[in-house]
Amino acid sequence: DFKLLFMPFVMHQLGEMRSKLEGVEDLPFEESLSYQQSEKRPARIESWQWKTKEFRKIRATYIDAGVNAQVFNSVWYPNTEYEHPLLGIDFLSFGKKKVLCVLDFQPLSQDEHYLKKYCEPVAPIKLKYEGLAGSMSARFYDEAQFFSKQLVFAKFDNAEPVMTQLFPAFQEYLTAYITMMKNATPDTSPESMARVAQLQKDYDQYSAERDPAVGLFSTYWGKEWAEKFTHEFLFSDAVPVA
Ligand code: BLA
Repeated sequence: DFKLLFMPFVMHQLGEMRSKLEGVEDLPFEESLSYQQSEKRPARIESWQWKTKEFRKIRATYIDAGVNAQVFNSVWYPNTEYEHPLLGIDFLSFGKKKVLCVLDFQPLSQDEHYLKKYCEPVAPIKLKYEGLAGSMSARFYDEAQFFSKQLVFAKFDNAEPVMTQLFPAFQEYLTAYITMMKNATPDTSPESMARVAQLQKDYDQYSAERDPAVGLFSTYWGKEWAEKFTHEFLFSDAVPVA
């Protein structure tokens, strides 16, 4: 059943945020970006954004276009006192036979010491889920930039593995990520904070320039809104290129 396929993931994320993170507050943003409905085809998109003690921004988006499209997308941006990876979540289903799920501790550097310290610790979790160990294509992203070897990557031709495989993996990754961040030692030196801020900007730029979702947004809500949503909400630290 594809009805609100990924909603249990949203609920789980919200529950984890509420029970484990301190200082959770809504980060308000433009109403036209937070909710849209499509008149042409029945579809709605809703987004949320928070900040917490350890995160300068956690954003989340759900698209419900019935069986035609179900999407849960979320990115967790740590405060710039933390050089740690962003948590990236992109779960999509199109029709009844195309499910694509990507989940990663998205590294800000491909330096081997960085990867060993922040990404490799999740490897034992990944090893438990053989069905989630696929590789991305080179169509949209470069797997050697802002992705790790520990990413969860899966394509399914039916909904069943979403709850039986992906959901437990999601729970374990989220727990591991939150634990890592709660135990993280902040580096408040201006040099380090400026460096991390720039790397997080680079992530937004990289993502904004490659995001394959603009077409999807355009289909339902028009090109203008799609561009605005991508640059002003999803990747708001990217500099638009003409
Ligand atoms: C691919 N992500 C895609 C595709 C779409 C989206 C439409 C292409 C699917 C296809 O045609 O094969 C959708 N991207 C979105 C949506 C949003 C978005 C709806 O940003 C925002 C609401 N993408 C991310 C994040 C990760 C990510 C955070 O936004 C990291 C986990 C990964 N998405 C990712 C990868 C692919 C992808 C790696 C490429 C899959 C491939 O080419 O094999």
